[in-house]
Amino acid sequence: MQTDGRSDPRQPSGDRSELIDRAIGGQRRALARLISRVEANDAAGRELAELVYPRTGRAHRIGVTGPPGAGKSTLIARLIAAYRELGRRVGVVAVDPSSPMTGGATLGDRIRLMEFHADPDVFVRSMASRGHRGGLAATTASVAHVLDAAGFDPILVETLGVGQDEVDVGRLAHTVVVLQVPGLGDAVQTLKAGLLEIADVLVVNKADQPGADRLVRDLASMRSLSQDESDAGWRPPIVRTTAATGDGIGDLIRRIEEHRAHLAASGQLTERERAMAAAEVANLIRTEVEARLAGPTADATWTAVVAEVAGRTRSPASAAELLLATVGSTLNE
Ligand SMILES: Nc1nc2c(ncn2[C@@H]2O[C@H](COP(=O)(O)OP(=O)(O)OP(=O)(O)O)[C@@H](O)[C@H]2O)c(=O)[nH]1
Ligand SMILES: [Mg+2]
Repeated sequence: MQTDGRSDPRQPSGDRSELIDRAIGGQRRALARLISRVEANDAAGRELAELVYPRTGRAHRIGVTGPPGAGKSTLIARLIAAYRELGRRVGVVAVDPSSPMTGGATLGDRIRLMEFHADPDVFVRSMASRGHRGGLAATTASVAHVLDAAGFDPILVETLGVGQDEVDVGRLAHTVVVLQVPGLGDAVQTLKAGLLEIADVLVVNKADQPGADRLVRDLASMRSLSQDESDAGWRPPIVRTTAATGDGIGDLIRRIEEHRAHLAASGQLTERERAMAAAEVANLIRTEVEARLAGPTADATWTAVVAEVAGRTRSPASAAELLLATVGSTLNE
């Protein structure tokens, strides 16, 4: 895995643009290699990402988020099939949970999404949720950019809606689909704070299970509480689906496409894209600062400065300022 993702620093830059041309020209192996290199986020990977970025901006990005086991992958498999019927080329970035609790799902995802393996107009990239040098949200965004440049539209991004990192990933989409399922108890308690705010479409999946009606009602009342002016004419619809059978998928696609049309017609598309860009840049800054503060040089300074704060010879604010200056001065390596 590691060697596959590592770029050869000796590779001349002409080869890099050739790799991009081949990847964008439809060669799947080149595309897979390009994604691996961008994902590795080393110097060569970043250079490739720089070359890719100006060629992006066409795809509609759809985030699919929700609790573990909610049926995100099953739903995405249905969405892929439905979008293919509409003649669209579909890209998918699926973040595999790597926690011991849900670790088994990785294989499930692969199997579910494997049926599209032979379709040249579907490209699925699974990645582990741990071990990203630039942070999960940042890696997800770079991979989505590569698929965008390669002409896939829409791009579906599956993430767990549990951690802040995942909410951050949610912010990187034009349309955010938030899944909930009956049987997890009180929706008000289980819906992770922040997720309802970023939802453009709410999905009650596993509608074949008891409790779906109540969940729809709960979500409807939560939605009316969280409405504010920034929603500007869009009230997140609540869609019932049974991803296992495909029930409700047509309705879901209609809602997603309505949201896309709403963004375009209301002028909010530009605003949304600015918000996505802001979230992406902020993610990069945050992860970079955290990485640098955890680095060996900063670490010694950190320990010393924290000791001063504890000893009351320096204030917390002055410590933060000093550490940020230390980190900032190393930003360009
Ligand atoms: N009864 C029922 N089961 C479903 C439905 N959709 C998915 N499932 C089942 O729920 C389980 C989890 O589905 P996944 O699609 O792997 O869920 P996920 O949200 O991707 O899971 P993680 O990626 O592990 O968070 C599987 O056994 C699915 O077959 C549904 O609509 N109804
Ligand atoms: Mg999944």
